[in-house]
Amino acid sequence: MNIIFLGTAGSGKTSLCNAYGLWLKKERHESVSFVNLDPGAVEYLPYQPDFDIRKYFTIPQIMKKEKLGPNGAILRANELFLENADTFINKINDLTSDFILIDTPGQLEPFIFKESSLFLQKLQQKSPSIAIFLIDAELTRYASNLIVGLLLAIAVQIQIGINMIYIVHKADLLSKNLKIVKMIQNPNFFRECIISEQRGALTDLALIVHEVFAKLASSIRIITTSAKKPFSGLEELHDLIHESFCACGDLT
Ligand SMILES: Nc1nc2c(ncn2[C@@H]2O[C@H](COP(=O)(O)OP(=O)(O)OP(=O)(O)O)[C@@H](O)[C@H]2O)c(=O)[nH]1
Ligand SMILES: [Mg+2]
Repeated sequence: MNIIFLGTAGSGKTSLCNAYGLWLKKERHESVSFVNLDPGAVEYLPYQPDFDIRKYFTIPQIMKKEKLGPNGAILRANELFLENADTFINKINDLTSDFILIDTPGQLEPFIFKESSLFLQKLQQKSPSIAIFLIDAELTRYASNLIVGLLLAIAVQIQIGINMIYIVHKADLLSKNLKIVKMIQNPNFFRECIISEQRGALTDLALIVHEVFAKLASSIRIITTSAKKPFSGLEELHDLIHESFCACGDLT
């Protein structure tokens, strides 16, 4: 099964991908392959990729070769993803591990909202896939921040059309703000927190989005994870991944 880690820049995709892979190997004795789809990733990755997009192109190479700035190069990289989608997908499908952990580019918007979301859809057609969306705990200090993170997650899910698990990541930073955990678990408390922020028209807007979230709350379970040692939330993440595959009848 493919497990695709998505989230805004710096939300912790690479760290969580690595932590979950280590956990799967050590605690569950599972076979794991790592896939790096980020052509802008720094030289050092915490895991050893079994498929690495940087073997084909990198952002600095595209910038130099095509005389582009960083954003132009990211857009060009997206085109290259699609032009070579079948080759890359076949190579990923050739990996024989039970768990294929897929780390995605730091710049979420061009990857998801440009045609390259088709890449993920094609990948899912070939083998069962689930997306993990990371909401950065550092960016959820207020209830209205959390609602924005959830709105983005919902938008991305609609865009890619792949079953998704929602995570507030960097949970170790939440120890000082347990309110967020309660908000995630209790939509009514979440609503009260938004109201108590008293941000005028912005509060009204946040409440409208909260209504959408409250409607979906019974079908969305949000968990918290941390890739800082000692890792946390990984067992829960694992259970949710299994539940999701069971629910769609696939226990690969
Ligand atoms: N406190 C804390 N920091 C974390 C955690 N996970 C990642 N980080 C930190 O967050 C920063 C970004 O982590 P990455 O794993 O590189 O995040 P990313 O989403 O892959 O980043 P890009 O690919 O550049 O978008 C690093 O400084 C990490 O050490 C966590 O669970 N807790
Ligand atoms: Mg990364």
